[in-house]
Amino acid sequence: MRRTIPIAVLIAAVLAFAVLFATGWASSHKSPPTATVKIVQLKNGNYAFKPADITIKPGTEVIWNNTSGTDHTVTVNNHAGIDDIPPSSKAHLTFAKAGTFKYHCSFHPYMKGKITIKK
Ligand SMILES: [Cu+2]
Repeated sequence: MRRTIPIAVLIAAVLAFAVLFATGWASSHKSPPTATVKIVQLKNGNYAFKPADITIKPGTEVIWNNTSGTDHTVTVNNHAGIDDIPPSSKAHLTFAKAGTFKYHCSFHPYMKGKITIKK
């Protein structure tokens, strides 16, 4: 008979966790919103950020997905950037505050992008 008490406690604990998840405890631990910018090679051989101009909310993680066959950077004015995104890889930055950031690729200065962060 003594073993029934710990089992009951265990079941209660499992049910308590199930209730916490069902009531949204888990949703407060979800990952931040994301936005993806592809790095592509155009038909003329040039490279580009696509889309080049995005608008996001503060706290959004922007993911650059380099689908091209060469390295690129995300060099941002007045903000930390990304020194190298090798081919077939991704890199990300989170923009916490409202504002506008223009960026370019230091290997291909004609590659330009803009991120607008507003609430
Ligand atoms: Cu580039």
